[in-house]
Amino acid sequence: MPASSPPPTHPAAPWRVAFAGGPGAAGEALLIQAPWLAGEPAEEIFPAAVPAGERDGVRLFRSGGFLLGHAREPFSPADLTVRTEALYRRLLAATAGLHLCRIWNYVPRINDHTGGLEHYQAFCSGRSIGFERALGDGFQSRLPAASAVGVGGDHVEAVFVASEAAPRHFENPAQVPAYHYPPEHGPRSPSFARATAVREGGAVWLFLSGTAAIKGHETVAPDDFTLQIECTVDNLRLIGRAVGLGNALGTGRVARRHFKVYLRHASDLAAAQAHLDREVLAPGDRVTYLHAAICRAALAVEIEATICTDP
Ligand code: 3EB
Repeated sequence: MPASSPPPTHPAAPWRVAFAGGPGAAGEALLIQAPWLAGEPAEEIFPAAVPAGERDGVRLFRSGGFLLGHAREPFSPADLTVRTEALYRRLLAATAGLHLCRIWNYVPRINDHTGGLEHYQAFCSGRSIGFERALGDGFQSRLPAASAVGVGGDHVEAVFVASEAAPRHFENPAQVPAYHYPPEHGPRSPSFARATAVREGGAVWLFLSGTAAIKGHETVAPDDFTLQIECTVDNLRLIGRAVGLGNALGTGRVARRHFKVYLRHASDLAAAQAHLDREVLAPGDRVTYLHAAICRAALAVEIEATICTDP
């Protein structure tokens, strides 16, 4: 750069999702208010992403045929449903003409109740209405992989991946599709698929949703961490098989695996690490442990995976 050039006023922000309190988190452009516990301090799934402007308050990045983004709405307990609907209206407008592959949702005080409704259920209502308004009847067949966990802070926010190529969405044969959960879990069912697969630049990307101890639509072993992490890993393997990864989530035959583990109780960290080191993780895997509440109060752990098979 010639010496006379002024410094850039907006340095190119890399696509890096950091978590509260993690090493180097201060000053990150995209900082999620879920406390970091261990492992990778930030999610860097798309290291080559470049900024692609902003649309309607949605910050956009591009990586090959992927459009990445981040959107948020101010949170106040009484209007979480309409705020979430507004969030999804903007998110779905920014990705119109593309295909959603993955959405990471962060919901303030997710298990609190306001006006008789748990925040997660109010969030699900707004999200479902948002999808239905934008995509119409049959929106369920276009729902991507997702997660929804609790955060501090005062915004409901979403980080997303959309693709030019058409993805495929998958379900876990041992679980009722979340978009068919019965009303006992909330007035509008959660809007997500258990996994999404898409081809991009000769690689296959597999987004395995946040996965917890649920069989059918019921919580397994409420509040029992050991039984829940075993059930969760079993569900991950079942989804892994459904997407064609085999029983070991692609161990030894994929290029990169990035896991994220959400723990309701920070005191479960050592047990989670020991279990996953023994049962799931292999050298080269990236894993981030976060302290976060999960959408059902009786769930202690949720695990997701983003897996890339290079050509
Ligand atoms: C479940 O399976 C547990 O609402 O976006 C996992 C993944 C869960 C995504 C969401 C919720 C969501 O129902 C919770």
